[in-house]
Amino acid sequence: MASKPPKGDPVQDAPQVVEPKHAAAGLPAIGHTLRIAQQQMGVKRTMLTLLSVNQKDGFDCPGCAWPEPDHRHKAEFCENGAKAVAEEATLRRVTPEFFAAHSVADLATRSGYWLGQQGRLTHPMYLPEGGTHYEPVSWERAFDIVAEEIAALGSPDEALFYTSGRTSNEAAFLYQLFARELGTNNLPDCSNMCHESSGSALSETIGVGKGSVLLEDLYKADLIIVAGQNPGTNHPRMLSALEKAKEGGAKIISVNPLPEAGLERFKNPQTPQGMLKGASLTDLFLQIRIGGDQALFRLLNKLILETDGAVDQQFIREHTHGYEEFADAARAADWDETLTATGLTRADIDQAMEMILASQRTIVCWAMGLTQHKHSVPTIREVVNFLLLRGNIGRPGAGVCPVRGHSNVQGDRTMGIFERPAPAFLDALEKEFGFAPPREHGYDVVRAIRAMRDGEAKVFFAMGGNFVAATPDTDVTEAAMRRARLTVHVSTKLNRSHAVTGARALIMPTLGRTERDLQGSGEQFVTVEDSMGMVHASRGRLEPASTQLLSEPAIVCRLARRVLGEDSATPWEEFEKDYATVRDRIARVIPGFEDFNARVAHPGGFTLPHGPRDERRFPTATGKANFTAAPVEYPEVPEGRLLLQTLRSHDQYNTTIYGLDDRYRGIKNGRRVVMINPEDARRLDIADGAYVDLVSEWKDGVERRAPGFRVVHYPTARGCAAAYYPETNVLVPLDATADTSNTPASKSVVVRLEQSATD
Ligand SMILES: Nc1nc2c(c(=O)[nH]1)N[C@H]1C(S)=C(S)[C@@H](COP(=O)(O)OP(=O)(O)OC[C@H]3O[C@@H](n4cnc5c(=O)[nH]c(N)nc54)[C@H](O)[C@@H]3O)O[C@H]1N2
Ligand SMILES: Nc1nc2c(c(=O)[nH]1)N[C@H]1C(S)=C(S)[C@@H](COP(=O)(O)OP(=O)(O)OC[C@H]3O[C@@H](n4cnc5c(=O)[nH]c(N)nc54)[C@H](O)[C@@H]3O)O[C@H]1N2
Ligand SMILES: [Mo]
Repeated sequence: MASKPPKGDPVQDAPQVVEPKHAAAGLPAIGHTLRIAQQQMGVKRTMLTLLSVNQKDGFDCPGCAWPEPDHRHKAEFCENGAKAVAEEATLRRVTPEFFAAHSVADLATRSGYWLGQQGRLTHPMYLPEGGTHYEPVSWERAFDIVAEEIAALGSPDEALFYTSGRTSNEAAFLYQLFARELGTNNLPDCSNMCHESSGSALSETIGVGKGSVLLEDLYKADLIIVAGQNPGTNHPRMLSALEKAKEGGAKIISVNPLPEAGLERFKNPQTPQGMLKGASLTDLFLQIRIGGDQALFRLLNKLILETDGAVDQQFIREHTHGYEEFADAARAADWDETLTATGLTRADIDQAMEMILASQRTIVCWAMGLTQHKHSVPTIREVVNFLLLRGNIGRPGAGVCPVRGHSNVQGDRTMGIFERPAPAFLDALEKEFGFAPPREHGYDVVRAIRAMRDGEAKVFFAMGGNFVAATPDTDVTEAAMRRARLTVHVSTKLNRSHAVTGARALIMPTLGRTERDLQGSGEQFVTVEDSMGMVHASRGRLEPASTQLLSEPAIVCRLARRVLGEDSATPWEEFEKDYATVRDRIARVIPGFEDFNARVAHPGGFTLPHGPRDERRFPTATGKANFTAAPVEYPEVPEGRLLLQTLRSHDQYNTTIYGLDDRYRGIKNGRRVVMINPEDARRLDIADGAYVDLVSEWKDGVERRAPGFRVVHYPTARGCAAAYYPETNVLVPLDATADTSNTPASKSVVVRLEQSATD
């Protein structure tokens, strides 16, 4: 096969490969952090900014949703949190002069990395119909344009209001209120592509779509299973919690097709001994085939059922429903089928069972490795079965722990960013604000793309994010976006979604987390909810990147006033002036937020109630925790094909590319790489360093192609491959989604590898 790279971005497409690392964090991580931060911010700003990340009087790290411990370090941030902050606090600027120099067509040829590196957006910008360049526009005119296009719609359901997960509780609450006063539930969000499968599976089985453990529970656990997650890169502060759990005697099983550095060994940069020695975190590594998790947990459940005294009979009698049917299905689990589905050995499973039976308190943590498959919802339901069997929900040291991504994605959902809102939530809105909210379900992300593709949605408005790059089937999605009448992005940084637009387009530049937010009543703070249901304040300290920026709440309030006009009795002006008045309304609408303003004033915030966790109360249809018994599924891969997962490198935040290295995996200076098992490579006759096109095969017969990937022989599970998102989103068919949750199946794409054409 070709051994020369095909023509492309010369920097981004020239990967070099060295040995993967076996330990995460430690000194190199600190050096790396400071270097990246200083390039963007300079030395003084770097220190000032980083020291107020995640402090009780500072701002919430915009990196991930991992909670802050009660006793914080002076440096309660991680390498990747620091990169997220540097990316936002950068001193580089994208000004009207920049847009005059670069046409939209030019921007559309640039890599995501290049776009992000240009800096912070400073002015509202407008692309008129037929225009070639964005032009500066006043805020008033920008809101007029949105109002014009919304007024021209046949129905409010022809508008889409997307949310990414950095939006604060206050902004999210106002945004959904605006959409619903306008008359639509079209509130797709990044969660639809992320933990929707967790939400679907958990609401049905335990009655709450959120995790049931707190940080203290991790410290009390006997066994923590980390499945389908790469915390060393994506939730680095979780490693400190796992280390502490191990000090308390916990064992850790990691279930992953890849050996991930952080889980192998962790050098805690916050403790001197950690820096020197490092702790080995994983006690047992189950190198599973992609998509084999449901089969694995089903067999584990069978083995628990077959062990005398292993089942918590009392808990099952008092708190659960559907046990018999589930137990019948589990007893029928087949060893051979499980070994095929998982690629594991009998010895692996025996060893896991020993640890499971020895544990009185078990927690299962997971992320995208479990949520982005066709059968993700039944997979997560099987995890719940596994925990219910031994009474591992609703007591200390035990429970479900879906580890969220974006720093406020969980809070946004709590605030009503959901295309399928619960009737009780709408009733409460109606009572508080005196209008009749729409009751019909709106579009999620995939349905929103179809609606634009089919001409049924014409206005696309995004509160953050990078819709065209984050969503599947890039060519289809970009064509859909171009069919819209108007696309609007409230953004901090330039990205691809600004270059692939509707007939008209607007960029609304906004404040980031790190920046001071001054409104009519004085300096404001906002609130966020972490992955464990803790709500706390976040207060920016830096001067805003430009005097033209408006905060997200201010943008929503002004938009609502302009679009809804006299039709709205909501005091939008007052809300903009003083966010405390928004929190007063949240307190009256959303259970758990009673006395919100007073409680959030407490440093560290407060914990939201959670029935299953707090009192083994399961608000499901049956009033109990539900066992479920779905048939076992796993992906079938035809001969000569591989199963590709699309994942994150160490140098990116979703579609924001910080740099071109994936340090822990030993990949440098390039992102177009595909990691495959050396045995598979031999069988398929693909040399390390060869250049291949990835061609995805799907039942619609369309061949989706991502050209020019350097092959890296890598110790992933047999039959599996891995390559970075978003370069590979072009391969994920729009209709390849998870049953029930409709999440794109971006972790199980059947591909063949073809020699790249060289020229
Ligand atoms: N620095 C940084 N931090 C981030 C992000 C970022 O991009 N950069 N993104 C944020 C967001 S929005 C999210 S959702 C999270 C994502 O956090 P992760 O879910 O950790 O992110 P991915 O890189 O998608 O990694 C998926 C992991 O699952 C494994 N996996 C894949 N398929 C399977 C499978 O079938 N079974 C099992 N058991 N494992 C599998 C992969 O090998 C990989 O280790 O991180 C958040 N934090
Ligand atoms: N193939 C594949 N696709 C995936 C995934 C995968 O694993 N594989 N993961 C999925 C997941 S888990 C997720 S969460 C989605 C992510 O999808 P998105 O949330 O849509 O994407 P991001 O890349 O996080 O968005 C980055 C942009 O957000 C803007 N931004 C940053 N901070 C702020 C802020 O404070 N306010 C505002 N208004 N804007 C801000 C910046 O302009 C930046 O360019 O992607 C999904 N897509
Ligand atoms: Mo996510």
